[in-house]
Amino acid sequence: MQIKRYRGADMAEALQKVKEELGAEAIILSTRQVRGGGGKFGLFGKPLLEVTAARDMDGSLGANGDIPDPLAPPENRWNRIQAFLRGDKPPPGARENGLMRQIMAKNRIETRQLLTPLQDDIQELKEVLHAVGDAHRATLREEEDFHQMRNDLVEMRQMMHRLSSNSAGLREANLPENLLVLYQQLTFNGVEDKFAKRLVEEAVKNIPGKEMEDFSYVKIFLARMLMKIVRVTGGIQQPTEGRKILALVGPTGVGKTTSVAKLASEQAIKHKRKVSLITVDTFRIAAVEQLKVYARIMGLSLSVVTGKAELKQALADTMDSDVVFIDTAGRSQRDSMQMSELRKLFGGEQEIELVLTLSTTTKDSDLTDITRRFGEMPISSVLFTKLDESTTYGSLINHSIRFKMPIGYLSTGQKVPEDLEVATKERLVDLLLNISGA
Ligand SMILES: Nc1nc2c(ncn2[C@@H]2O[C@H](COP(=O)(O)OP(=O)(O)OP(=O)(O)O)[C@@H](O)[C@H]2O)c(=O)[nH]1
Ligand SMILES: [Mg+2]
Repeated sequence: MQIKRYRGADMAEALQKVKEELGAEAIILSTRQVRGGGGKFGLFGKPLLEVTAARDMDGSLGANGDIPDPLAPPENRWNRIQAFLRGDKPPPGARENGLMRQIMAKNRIETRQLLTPLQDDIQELKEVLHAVGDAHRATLREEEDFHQMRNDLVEMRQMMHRLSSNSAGLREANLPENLLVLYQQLTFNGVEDKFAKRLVEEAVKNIPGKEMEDFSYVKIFLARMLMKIVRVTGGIQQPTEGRKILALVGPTGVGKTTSVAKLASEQAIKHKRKVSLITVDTFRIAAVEQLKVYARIMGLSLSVVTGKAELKQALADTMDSDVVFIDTAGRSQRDSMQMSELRKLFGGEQEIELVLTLSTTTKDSDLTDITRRFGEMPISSVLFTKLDESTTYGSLINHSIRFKMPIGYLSTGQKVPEDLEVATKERLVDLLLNISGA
């Protein structure tokens, strides 16, 4: 038996080839569509029709006509071969004599012959699938990137729209170009729109026509207005008599303990004041240890207290200090239990100045919420941390406008004690308008 495959553009062409080579007796075993040449895996070629055909050589079953099957009537022969190829059992009563075994052995060889190209095809198909899989995964990644880019674009468009619609109103109001640019700088920096508008409106009223053409003049004018708005403490001032007691309060993880260590160092080393430390953060051992390490390095006394009575006692024990810092556990402004505990702890303690510690990385609306809740206690100043982690500083101005709380210090990094500055109006305004870099 001879089994061969023929390819043609269509069935007629493939059959013609079969007929030419194997003759009219040939039997079609299977047909399938395949891709013609082109592309690594023939992926991009034209589809072809492939016909697998067989011919019974010289009317016998053997590949060379050498194994005749006298048992099979000619019309059943191919049915039986095909049944065998499908794995069907021989029909009951079929005589498994030596000749039959020979036929079956021959068929197995031919099955293998038939299988080999099929295995090649499967391998090729696997490779194609693999390549398609890779291409698909790459496409998915591209799609993700594309999706991200599209989101960015939408965001940018919305921002541009906001800016241009805000600016449009101001342009309609005939806002001079220099003020328009500065207005955009303020809002880009996170200054609330209504505050920025108020500032430029005030500038329009007060800057004479000729000076309005001068960008530096207009910028300095705005800077001066902002300097009037922000309030600062100028750092810890030593009272003429008695001592200063400052308690750092605020949300969790903003940098209270780190700031206590920095402040203690500033006061003890730079100002040569006698400093004591107290911590009421007792439910976390690590927190107490954190401050203990700083106290030991700086040679300062540290009292660990658990409640109001102990706090009073610790304060009584530090009468000879110039400055006492109290570190507290971070509180969630949304946890009313925690907030009421804090209020009780410091309630009626007139001597203690509460320093609200806030991170500049906190979003504006949360800063407002936090300040409102902590503001139920008498906050005397604000310490802003993590300036190094923020890219815009409008929230500091918004906070000053909304709450009029003086800012005492700015924390600009993790390093103790160096990453701490006394807040100045110039520095705060510079963060916003970049006067020093202009
Ligand atoms: N980048 C940066 N990190 C800071 C700054 N201040 C504090 N940190 C880091 O913020 C993390 C938390 O600081 P802590 O001082 O433990 O904060 P906390 O407010 O005492 O935290 P709780 O006691 O858990 O509420 C630490 O990794 C600090 O190093 C700062 O100004 N900039
Ligand atoms: Mg802490």
